[in-house]
Amino acid sequence: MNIRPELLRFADGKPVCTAEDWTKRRQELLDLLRREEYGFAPEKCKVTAEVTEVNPKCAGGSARLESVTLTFHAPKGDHAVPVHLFIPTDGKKHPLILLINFRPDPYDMYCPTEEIIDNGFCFAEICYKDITSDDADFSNGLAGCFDRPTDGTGWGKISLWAYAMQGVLDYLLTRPEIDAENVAVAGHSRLGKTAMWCAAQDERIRFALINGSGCGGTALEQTKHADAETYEHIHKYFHYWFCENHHKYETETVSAVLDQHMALACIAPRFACVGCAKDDWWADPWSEKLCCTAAAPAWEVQGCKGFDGDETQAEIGTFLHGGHISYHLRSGIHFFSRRDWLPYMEHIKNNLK
Ligand code: GTR
Repeated sequence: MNIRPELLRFADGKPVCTAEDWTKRRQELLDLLRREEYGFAPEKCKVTAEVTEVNPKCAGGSARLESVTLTFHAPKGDHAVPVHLFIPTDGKKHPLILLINFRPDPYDMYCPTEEIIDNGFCFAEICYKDITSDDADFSNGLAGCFDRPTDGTGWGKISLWAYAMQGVLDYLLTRPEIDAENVAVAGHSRLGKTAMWCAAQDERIRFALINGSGCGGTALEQTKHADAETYEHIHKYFHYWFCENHHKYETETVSAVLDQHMALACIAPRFACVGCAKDDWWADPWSEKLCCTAAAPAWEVQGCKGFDGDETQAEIGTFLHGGHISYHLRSGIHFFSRRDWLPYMEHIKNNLK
């Protein structure tokens, strides 16, 4: 399949041939994605943290749960975000998974908390609405603490949620219990898009767990089937997730400028885990697989295996994990299931640094 725009070609038409070239191409792509899709995030600001409560024995006694208040000290004020942090009690360092979730409860239907801990992870969670509301109001929460550029390139909400995840990582990476070399971010659906965009920009993150992210996430726009969500649909209700410049892509099925493989590719040479459900036709599992094949050259040009899959539709039960991008397709609907977490944890454990 001839996917446009070409990943391994600079904007000036020159080919991207080496790992060094890719480093420059990645910056070019990030700049493009910031300008044309997600918007530029605010300048980094200082974060401080306070542990407000400790439950020394949870998950059957194998972890400690800390309630942490993380404060962003932004130019127009301070904003606090609650973080739940589970730390295994064995005294060892552990890889981290940071989940951005829909609800504030540390035990939620989108995460098998105890099983994550039993698999040897530190596990941190934040709720996206504690950062800023999921609507077009840019004056509340962390959003209200910054001026937002009005030239079309100002951050959409996805960009701000991803920015907050990075602030949370600034703190978590100071914790001695966390193995800073093996950090994963995770999210589902709009928050899968967020986890992807966060990992695309932040090289401290080794693994991106991108679940059911669909349109504006890991689904290629140009291969969407008839029932799938497109940029046009998403802008109808969720235009504020993106920057204003992104509107111009609404009517273009094949853009010569932009598609989602470019965002996924910015994670290279790190690890991306793409998870889909067979009946999630709105997110479009096949376009998500095609996004993996289209992004793979970003890994190959750096001398590593990108994706161990082809352009055919996957069968239920598929788990392709022979490359740096993994892809799985489970049965069922749009959900962040235990059956998504298991292949994600396996891909991480197979590729720990
Ligand atoms: C849908 C939206 C999708 C997806 C989903 C979600 O309505 O169209 O792009 O993000 O919401 O976040 O649950």
